[in-house]
Amino acid sequence: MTSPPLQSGLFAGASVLVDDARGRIDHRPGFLPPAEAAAAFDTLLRGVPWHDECRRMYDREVMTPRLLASFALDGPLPGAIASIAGAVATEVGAAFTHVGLNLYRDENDSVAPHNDHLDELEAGAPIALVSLGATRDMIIRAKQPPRRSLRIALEAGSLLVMSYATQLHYDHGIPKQRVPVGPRISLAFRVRAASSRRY
Ligand SMILES: O=C(O)CCC(=O)C(=O)O
Repeated sequence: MTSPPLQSGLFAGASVLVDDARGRIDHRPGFLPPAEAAAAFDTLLRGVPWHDECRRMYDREVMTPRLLASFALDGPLPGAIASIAGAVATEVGAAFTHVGLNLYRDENDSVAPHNDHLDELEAGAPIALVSLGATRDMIIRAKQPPRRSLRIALEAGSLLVMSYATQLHYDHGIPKQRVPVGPRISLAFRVRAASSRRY
């Protein structure tokens, strides 16, 4: 059972990684019970229509170095996603509308440092990331001095919540790594701005 959101916006058992004028980032390992996290990982790995995408990076087209999927939360959903979405909405206290899934097949998959597109998000709404499968490190870096940099091990069942403001002031990414690692799935819950609710 998950605990209700606290008035402070910090959920029970979480550690606060960032909390200043540039935003707030909370990390809660063990948000999902291990058995639920493992079952959701197996179901989603096999059951989701994963695809890759060609994206423009500067002057060339590159394939995303990971597989993707996405769902509107008010449409048909795999049961595992519906269950996690409910727990995340209760915990964070936000009315998430969409979830983007990332599948990092092994140590060669990654997401480059970036911030979420704020024009696609409801102003002020947080972003919540749930991790399943293998542990991968996330690097979070302040864009301006003081140049703070954090490395967080995102374990299966953990929840990371980034406030809207952090997307202005920090980049986040999952680097490739040298050490072999198995697959990882992340679920990124967002409140999309009404103008960008296209799926
Ligand atoms: O896999 C993660 O935890 C990060 C995903 C991410 O940054 C994104 O979907 O924009």
